[in-house]
Amino acid sequence: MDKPVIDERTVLLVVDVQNDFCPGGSLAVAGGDEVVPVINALAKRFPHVVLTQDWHPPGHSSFASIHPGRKPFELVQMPYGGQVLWPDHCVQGTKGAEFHAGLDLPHAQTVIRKGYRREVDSYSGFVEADRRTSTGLTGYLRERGILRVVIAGLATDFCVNWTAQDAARAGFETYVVEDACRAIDLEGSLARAWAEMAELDVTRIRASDLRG
Ligand code: VGL
Ligand code: ZN
Repeated sequence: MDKPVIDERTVLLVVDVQNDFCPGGSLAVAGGDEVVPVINALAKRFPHVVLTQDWHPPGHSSFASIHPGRKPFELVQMPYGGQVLWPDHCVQGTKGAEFHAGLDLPHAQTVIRKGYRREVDSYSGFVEADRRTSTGLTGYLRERGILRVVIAGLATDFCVNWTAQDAARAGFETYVVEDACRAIDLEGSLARAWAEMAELDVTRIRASDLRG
């Protein structure tokens, strides 16, 4: 099914629309703030809206600043595999970790915070980077009878990508709204992300493709 129906069994999952990923933030995504009006308009049509929030403790292991001699955007090996190092971002309780002030989602039902364990990152809203620790989101959505997950937010090639792959693996019909996302695009990561998502039957759509 290419054009998803918005109904009682569909959720809009808004990924990491936080100040640090928007212009002026510490890990700014080009045009990151442009998704805000698109998501606000989209969300009005969804009975169910859930948000994720990147939520790191100070000195998180994904921060280049705690790795002597390393710089942001370099790759290091963690016990769970490769990890891109980032500038400090989305530190718990800081302005940068807050949702963009223009986000207008009063009916959002849950916020899933992720990346709060110092030693493990979590791009995905479903499963942390160790690929075992669940955030609880699968159970939450299943128990509420959700079948379809429509994803928007930041960044297309990292948190949106991993979240979409895990939604599909969990058995949800999964869509990514490309015009409601923006990418970091590190060395081809955006093209790779779309290919990985397609491999798992994640459908790439535009906001205008949604019905209902
Ligand atoms: C993200 C890098 C680090 C994201 C989060 O939201 O895409 N990217 N933490
Ligand atoms: Zn992060």
